[in-house]
Amino acid sequence: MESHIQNRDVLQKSFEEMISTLPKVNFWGLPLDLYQYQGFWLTLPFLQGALSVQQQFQAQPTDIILCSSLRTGTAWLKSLTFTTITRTSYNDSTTPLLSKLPHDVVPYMEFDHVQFSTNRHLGSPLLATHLPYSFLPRSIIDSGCKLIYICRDPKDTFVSFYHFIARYSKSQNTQIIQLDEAFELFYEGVSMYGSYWDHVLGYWKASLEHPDKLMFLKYEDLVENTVLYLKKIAEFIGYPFSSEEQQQGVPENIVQMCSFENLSSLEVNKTGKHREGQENLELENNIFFRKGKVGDWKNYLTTEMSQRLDQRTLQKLSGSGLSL
Ligand code: PAP
Repeated sequence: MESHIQNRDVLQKSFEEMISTLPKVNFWGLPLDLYQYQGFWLTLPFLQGALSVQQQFQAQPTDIILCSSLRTGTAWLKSLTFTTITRTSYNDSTTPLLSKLPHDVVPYMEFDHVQFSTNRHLGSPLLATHLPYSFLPRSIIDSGCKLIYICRDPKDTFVSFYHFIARYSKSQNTQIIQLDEAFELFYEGVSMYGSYWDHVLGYWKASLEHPDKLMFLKYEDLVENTVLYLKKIAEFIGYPFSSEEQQQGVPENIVQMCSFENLSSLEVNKTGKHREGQENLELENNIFFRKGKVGDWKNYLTTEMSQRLDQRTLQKLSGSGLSL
């Protein structure tokens, strides 16, 4: 035990020394910095988490890792996959999603990493991460585990993220910069796990190389035909719906259970707290449920802003075969 603590302290010290050499900028007016590490911008807790994962995380072949940048549909994907995997253990009136935020039923590798250093006994194959593909430890690539990546139109992603940070800064009694200033920074790639396009492209390219290992999803497609995509997801992760289940409408039930309307109206998601008592990380659960709509950017971005962001997307994704 003592040597474990000593190792952890040595690791922590070497992280601190390395971090002190990284380029850093203020994060959107908050009393926080973003550090540029391996081409992406991260705040300190995320960076420390990323470094721990890179050093210590051992993937298992049965792991199913839900990957995403921020505000692209992670909580939704967590609830859909969790309900699918646990459908024989729970039903609509016993599922843990009735009393827990989706983020609390699927842990994050980089935040909950301490428990991943050695033997894991999570009882669920599901994990999540916001790490860019190039940050993932070798064991994830080598283990044969499954990855699902979800991305979203950069315009909606930016608007959703801006509101999230604005709410967070209010809870911390600080003030975020104006939307148009944040827009310029997002455009230049200076946001959490920015550049957003590089985050998406890393997973997109990997999904082309390893389609059997990495499933690439768009939030908009999931909104358009949730049942179809849920069936694809279930098949991909090895929990396909039998024809009997399909006749009984099991996929439709899961979609209904995990819908924005249903989850956002649950008491736990209206009044509960996430990471309660953890300094700077505590959040009200309702921050994770805003509108759940495609195209809400129209209410916040000018025509010029939306055209510029579309141009940026075209330019960044050019030649990749991906459109957003
Ligand atoms: P996170 O990075 O904070 O975890 P994430 O869950 O990836 O966020 O995405 C949040 C977005 O998904 C929010 O979008 P909005 O700001 O445009 O509204 C949130 O409302 C939306 N969302 C959350 N739950 C669902 C759901 N069950 N169905 C559809 N969208 C959802």
